Order: sequence, then structure tokens, then C-alpha cells
Amino acid sequence: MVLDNLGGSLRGALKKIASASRLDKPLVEEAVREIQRALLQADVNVKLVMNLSDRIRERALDEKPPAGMNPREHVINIVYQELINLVGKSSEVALKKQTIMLVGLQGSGKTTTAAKLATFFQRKGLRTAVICADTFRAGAYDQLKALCERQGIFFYGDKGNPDAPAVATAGLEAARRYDVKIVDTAGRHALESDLIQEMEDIHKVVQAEQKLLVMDAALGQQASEQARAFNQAIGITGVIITKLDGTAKGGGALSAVAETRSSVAFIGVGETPNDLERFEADRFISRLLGMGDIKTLVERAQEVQVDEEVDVESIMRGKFSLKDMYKQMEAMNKMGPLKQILQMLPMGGLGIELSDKEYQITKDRLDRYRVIMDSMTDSELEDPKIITANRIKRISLGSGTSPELVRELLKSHTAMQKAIKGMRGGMGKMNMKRLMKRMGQPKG
Ligand SMILES: Nc1nc2c(ncn2[C@@H]2O[C@H](COP(=O)(O)OP(=O)(O)O)[C@@H](O)[C@H]2O)c(=O)[nH]1
Ligand SMILES: [Mg+2]
Repeated sequence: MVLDNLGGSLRGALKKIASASRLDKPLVEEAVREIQRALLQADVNVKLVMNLSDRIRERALDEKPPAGMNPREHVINIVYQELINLVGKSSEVALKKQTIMLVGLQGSGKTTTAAKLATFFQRKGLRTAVICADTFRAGAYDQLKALCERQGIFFYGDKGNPDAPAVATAGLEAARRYDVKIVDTAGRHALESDLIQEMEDIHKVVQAEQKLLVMDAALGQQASEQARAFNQAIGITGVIITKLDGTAKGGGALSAVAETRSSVAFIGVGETPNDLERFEADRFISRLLGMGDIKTLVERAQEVQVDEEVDVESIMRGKFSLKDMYKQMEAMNKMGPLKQILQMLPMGGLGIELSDKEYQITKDRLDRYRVIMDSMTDSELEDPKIITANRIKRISLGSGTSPELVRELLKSHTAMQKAIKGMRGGMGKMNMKRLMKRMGQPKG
């Protein structure tokens, strides 16, 4: 996973909010401090961290939760949104005929990324060519040529010719029949004026639509200075952050992106030509927070309409019939993996312990339960405690299933009932009522 450490610390902060019994100023403050620590450790720029903290504090304490969202979910959602704002919008590199120029310091991953990008466009059906305009580093030509040949991609280079703009010009001419032309350039170990001059010279002849700055995720605060220098020289249209698969921190590069008001187009997550991903801010943050795709989950939860309402009042009094359980399972089945949803909702923090079996409410299992329940009498459905071994036999015969399956259904019921009792014990009555409503009628 990308940025494991950062993700872990942020998750910790959110968990605290999720499991708190009440949301107040000190709690928000504590969570904000934890988020700050996590971001600073990942090399995110101090100013950006402070701005983000202010926004979270302000919104968490001032904004009213939208209908159907409780205060804790609301705050979690605010943190999620503000983190997306921090990493910025994604920069869309269109799938069309174009020239792309890659710039960046030595070792940042330009040459590898040239091959990755070419593979990406080629796969989308665009004929792609790669041009080696790195005339500075010996070996640059051979490295790129080998990468391209392995991927069956057209390559142009002029080994030994030191005039980078001339090589680029000849390369564009040689590749004129191709849809996407990717120009790889040289770097230096540090930000040097002759590198910037060289980029300006190549830029003049190439006139690329996309000028992508390639940055190593391990870069700290120098990232911003680099981004500014390249941006001033040729006007950066987007950033590619490489090596996000490593233990890198990533925050330096992300800060550079935010400061120069550019945006991330792709991320590199490995050394092979396939290890390139389009960058999508919301997906990136969801993954970082380990919540799967929050957006999809939230949307899915909103779509679910439970036909019959769960009898909240009677569950409150401690009655949880088989029918209630079935309705719960049906609702959860519609929402998708229960485990993920429980982790998202404040209930996740309540320590409800269900076995993996309880989590896996498949359509299949629901269908079988339905059949079994159809063979039960009303009093059995209302009060499963009265179901003796003899009755189990009768029910399994009547439903054409097995006694084991009937017992499994009863066991699931007991486990859920216990979980619900635990919740009732641990919380105030009002909260409990709201939670049950949410479980029965998930509307986001
Ligand atoms: N793990 C990992 N390694 C990468 C990634 N991108 C590039 N590299 C490695 O970083 C090193 C430098 O890459 P290179 O493309 O030659 O950088 P350049 O000097 O900017 O052209 C090489 O060993 C690459 O295999 C990435 O996304 N993940
Ligand atoms: Mg290179």
C-alpha cells in the first residue's frame, strides 16, 4: 500500500472520532493534533498543515451535519474532504494526439515513467513513440531503448549527439506519424542553472502540450523549490509522483503540487512499465485512510432503500426477532461488504464482535435463510428460543435444507442479538435508537 505510515496514523485519528461517545471541542482538537503530526511526519509543508487544521476545526465545530449524518460521521467526512483538497484536483492528461515532455532531476524516474506512459497510451489504442533527448547522461540512450523495445514501442535516439534540442527536433520528425510523442530529458543531481536552460531550449523546439514534472515521493521540502524552478522555466502542466510504492513519505511532492497550484496526473507505484496509475484525489485519500472507496460506499448506502422498516421500538425493549435479523441482513447485503460499512460507521468503534461468518452475508445465504424462515411458524419467528431439536428437524424437512443450516441461522441470530445487547449496554438510549434506525434505514 501507498504511504503506509501516514495512512496508519490518519486512520488512528479517525478511529478516535468514530468511537467517541460524544463529540466535543477537546476531542476535535485531539484529532486535529494527531492529523497534524501524521502529515508533518510525512513531510507535508507546515503552512499547508496549519491551513488544513484550521479548516477542519472550523467546519467540525460550526457546520451542522447534513440530514441523516451524525456528528461523528460528519467530522470524519470533513477530514476526508479537506485531505482531498490538500492533495488537490487530479490533472487530466487526455487520451488524444499530443506531445508530452518529461522533466525532473536525475533519478526521479523520468526514463522509467516515459516507458510507463508509452505503455499506458499504447494500451488505450494510441500509437505512441518515445524520444530520448537525454544527451547528458551516458547510458540514458541504452536504458530507454531497451525499455521501449521490450514493450514494442517506437524509439528514437541519436547516441553520441550532445545537442539535445536538435535530437528532440529530429525525433519529432521521425515520429510524426505517431499519435502520442513522449520526450524524455536529462536531469542533474541538483537544481542547476544549466539544466533549467537546457529545458527551456528543448521546450522551445518541442512545444509540448503536456509538460510533466517527475518527482520522487521521497523528496522533502526541496520539492517545492524544484517545482517552482521548472514551472517558471517552461510552465508545468502536471506532476507525476514516483516511487509511492516504497516507504516514501510523499508529503514533500504533494506540498510542491499544492504550492505551485499544479496537480498530480499520475503516480508511479513500481519499477515495471505497468506500475503507473492515473491519480484521482478522492480515491487516493480513501485508500490512504484504508476505507476502501468511501465515496462508493457512501453512495451505495444512500441508494439502499429498505422496504420494510425494522421495528426499532421493540428492538429497544430487547426483542430482536428472526424477521428483524433477516431485514438487517437484507439491508447490509444491499450495501456490500458489511465489515467495511461497520468500519465506516460509528458502530465500527463500538467493538461489535461478529465472526467472519456473520460478516459474509451473501445473496446465497440470504436466499437459504428465507426458505428456512418460510417453514417456521409465526411464534418461532418471533421467539426463536422455543425452537427445539424436534422443531429444527421439522423445519429442515419442510424447507428441504438441513438441520445444520437451521442451526446456523439460529446461531447467527444469537450472535447478532448479543452484539445488539452489548450496544444497548454501552450507550445511552437515544443514541441507541438512532443507531438502530441507521442500521435499518441506511441513508448515508
Ligand atoms: N520502486 C519504484 N522505483 C522506481 C519508480 N520509478 C522509477 N523507479 C526507479 O528509480 C530509478 C531511477 O529511475 P530513472 O527512470 O532512471 O530516473 P531518471 O534519472 O529521472 O530518468 C530506477 O532504478 C527506477 O527503476 C517507481 O515508481 N517505483
Ligand atoms: Mg533518465
